Amino acid sequence: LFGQVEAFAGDPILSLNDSFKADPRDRKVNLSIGVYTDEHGRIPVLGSVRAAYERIGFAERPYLPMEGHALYRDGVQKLVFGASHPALSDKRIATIQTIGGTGAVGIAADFLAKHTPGRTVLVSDPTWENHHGLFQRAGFKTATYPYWDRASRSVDFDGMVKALDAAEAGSIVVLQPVCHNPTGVDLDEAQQAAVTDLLVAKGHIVVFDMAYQGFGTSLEADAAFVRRYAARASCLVANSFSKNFSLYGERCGGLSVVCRDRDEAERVLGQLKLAVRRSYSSPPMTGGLLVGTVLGNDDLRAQWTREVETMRNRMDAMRKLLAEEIRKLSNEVDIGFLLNQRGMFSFTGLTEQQVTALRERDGVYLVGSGRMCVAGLNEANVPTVAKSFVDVSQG
Ligand code: PLP
Ligand code: TYF
Repeated sequence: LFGQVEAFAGDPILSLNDSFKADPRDRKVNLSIGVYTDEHGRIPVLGSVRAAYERIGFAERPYLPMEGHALYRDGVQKLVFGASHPALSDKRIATIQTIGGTGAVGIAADFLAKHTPGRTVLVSDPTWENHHGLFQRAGFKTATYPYWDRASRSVDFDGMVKALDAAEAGSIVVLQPVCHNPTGVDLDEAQQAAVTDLLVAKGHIVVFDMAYQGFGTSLEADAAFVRRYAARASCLVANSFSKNFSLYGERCGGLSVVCRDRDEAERVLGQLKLAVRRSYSSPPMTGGLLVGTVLGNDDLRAQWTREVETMRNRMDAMRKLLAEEIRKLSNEVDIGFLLNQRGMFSFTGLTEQQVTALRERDGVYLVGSGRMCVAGLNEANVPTVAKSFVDVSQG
């Protein structure tokens, strides 16, 4: 019956993570998958989340509504848009609890496929690979706009603007507003403003995918692009709590659609609920309660904000430490990129062969594209990584 079924090649990042686990070497270092680990190499359990867990206990588990937990949805809106955003006071944002950031992008794609079909979807080159897959699954063709400039190891802003301008009016454009995966480079404020003018003028439909809020500058500052855009025009915003709540396996995310007015938002919310109903009916409760409890309580939210800051500061410190350690070993290797990039990832510019050499020779695992997850660095492994990096860079 299923003889013709093709083998699945696997997800390259998840497969690499499995290879890492199977690697017997003691001094191996995992800088592949986008997971934050602390200075001991462990995925932290945040104190705020633990406190929420104790509060919610295990009570009855009825179905949540299709749109998710009310406390959670309210928390998403305030966190993403800010409590005093005009779109929020106008009640023209439709928000649902989703199954991680992946679920948010997936439902966004399903919603757009039904209500604004036939358009081209533009994603950055490079991007999180699933952007192509999720929009293609929904029936769209995907294309790319330039984003990474290899020579300067920064954003190819001219290339990006030209491509967005040349695209057919009303195209769907996926933007990562902060801590871009995989490059670690973001638009500055002036570039955000310029691209906003262009996107609004072209009538493009923007889908923001914000998976790392709080890992750039702060929870508030990281949302500025989205907030300013949403004050100007309708858009969709997918957000993930996997990283900033360290709740990978609970699958917590949100999808918000900023609408023209309250009536439109109510109808859009209805269609999002229908998309959920047809896909998985309703989101999971424990994750919803955990995040909703933290975001809905002033003390817990303040505690969580400090915990996000701790994660961010550690990643920044590890970038600096790696740059210093490399500098001690060599003056030839360019380390500017480590300091210009932010968030969980750095695009090193290493080639696939160099990445393979790092892995095979030294047990240092990066993604084939040269992406390094800086959250996997710690004081104990930075010297090893610096030495490998210098060795491989100097051939
Ligand atoms: N979007 C981007 C840009 C990501 O890097 C990720 C990675 O985790 C996701 C979405 C998916 O988030 P989640 O793990 O919450 O599904
Ligand atoms: O890019 C990453 O490493 C994270 C984790 O299919 C991830 O986004 C990787 C692959 C995947 C889902 C999540």
